[in-house]
Amino acid sequence: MTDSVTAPMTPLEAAADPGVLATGVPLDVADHYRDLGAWTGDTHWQLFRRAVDQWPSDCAAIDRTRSVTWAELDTGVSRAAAVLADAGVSRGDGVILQLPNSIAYLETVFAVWRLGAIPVFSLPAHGSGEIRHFAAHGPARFYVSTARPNKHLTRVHRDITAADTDIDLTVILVDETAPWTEAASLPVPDAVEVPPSELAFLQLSGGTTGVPKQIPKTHDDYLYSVRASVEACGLGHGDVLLVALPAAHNFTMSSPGILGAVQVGAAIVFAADPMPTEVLPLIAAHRVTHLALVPPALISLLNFPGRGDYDISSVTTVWVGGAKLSEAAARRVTPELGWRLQQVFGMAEGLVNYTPLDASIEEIVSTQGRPMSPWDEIRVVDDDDVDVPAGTPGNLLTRGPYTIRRYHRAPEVNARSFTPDGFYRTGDIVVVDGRTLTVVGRAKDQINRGGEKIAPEAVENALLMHPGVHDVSVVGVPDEILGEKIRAFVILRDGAGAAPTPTALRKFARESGLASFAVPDIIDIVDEFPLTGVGKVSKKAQQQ
Ligand code: OOB
Repeated sequence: MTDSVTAPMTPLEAAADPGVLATGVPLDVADHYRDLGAWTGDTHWQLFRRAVDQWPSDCAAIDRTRSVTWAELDTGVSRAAAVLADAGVSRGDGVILQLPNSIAYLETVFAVWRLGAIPVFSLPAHGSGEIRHFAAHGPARFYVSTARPNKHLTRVHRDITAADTDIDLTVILVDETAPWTEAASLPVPDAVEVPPSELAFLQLSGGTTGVPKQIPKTHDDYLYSVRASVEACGLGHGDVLLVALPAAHNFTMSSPGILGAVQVGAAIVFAADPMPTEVLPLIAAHRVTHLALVPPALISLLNFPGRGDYDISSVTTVWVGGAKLSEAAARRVTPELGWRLQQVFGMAEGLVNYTPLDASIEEIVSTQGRPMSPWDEIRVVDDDDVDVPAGTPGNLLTRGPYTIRRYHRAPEVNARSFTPDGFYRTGDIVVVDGRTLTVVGRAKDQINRGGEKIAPEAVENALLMHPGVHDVSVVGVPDEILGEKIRAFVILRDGAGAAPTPTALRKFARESGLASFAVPDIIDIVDEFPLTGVGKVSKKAQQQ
């Protein structure tokens, strides 16, 4: 095993403190997780190599245009590595990935690891505001995206390459229907061995502030979470995993997700989106056995009138998480779809809970499961950080072998997001019974729009840029399908020319660099905001 103290640091880690890993985990705690056998010294590149060596001629992945074995995927990864190295990517570089669900996504991410570089994950729906932030803050020097962009990604590509942009990214566009053609004339670079305790990638956190937070993970801690997920979910060789949520999301990557499939040699089938018309034909055609959905996608599937036309009997398990699943919807899953339900309550920062496979039906439909690791520490506390009695709702704090103890380069946010002894303040309000958690609310200033997390402050900042806007207040309002929708209350500026309409303001928000899922669903022009007793804007009143 590589000694983390002597491990050479990558450029991205160079600013880190000497006594802790990139995740903020102290070195002695890291040793403890090694002694427990949780951290095994594996790296993402080694995980991939083992799959190629063990199952070269088995199906590895299928997308709209291609189907590849593990050996063919390995060839694709080598070709991708050749193209990235030719563009200048090398050890320790941050590489922003903004790719649709496809085999090319897999080839790119493993090629980045092969080069000893650091994926900086973003979602296709992210806006140029987020990409700009990753470029400056990561920092990242490279950006890989699709050569077949939709309207939103066309705008992102335009913004980040504009002549007046303040960022300096080398842009690499991949045609996922026929990728890496230029590799034919390029040398294939050697694989770079990296220490397993090193920063492996940066993942995005659900927003609570105007600025996105980046989550550092090491190979050791993330691959432990993958193994624990595989065990909790019973994924195995011969299974077929449908990837319908965005590939780069933490849920899709590791719960047990794409990396779980690589660990056990399950086939990965990519869907463009999680809607029934896309998902149902793929389940039937490829005999899918497992899939992950957010609650709105599950509800769409339950309510889809044409479902009976498809044979979905190959599916054994559906994982549902990212937002609270209503008990009513949960109860319909097994009787109506014939699938086993596992609720997943996870967070990119770390802690993942699953309802156990052998749990009672009542636990499966009415709780969000149990921590997947025996070494996950959980505390439920009041607003003064005093533990509350079992059964009383309180703030969930957590610490453990795959939970970060700080965000990447964000000292101020870190001071309020973690306790002095390293517990992450999840912002979720839960009730605990033994080790079983039920999510009953949220204490963080965040909107959860069907699993997509939105910081009201980021939306407010975007609308405030409009010259006709005086003030903005953004809240989440209940929605039957999505759980919550985004509603913006806007006070217009007097005498600022023609007053913008709600439609014009939505268009402005869409073009402002916001993620596409953060554009307000509803905009109300108002004369004033309701105030609390002390004169602050009462978001509570605006939510009613
Ligand atoms: C997953 O990760 P994130 O980082 O996008 O969001 C985490 C937050 C949690 O703190 C909680 O507020 C909410 O999303 N959440 C749930 C939930 N799953 C996530 N709230 C209620 N019930 C659930 N089942 O969303 C994520 C990461 C890994 C696996 C699954 C989901």
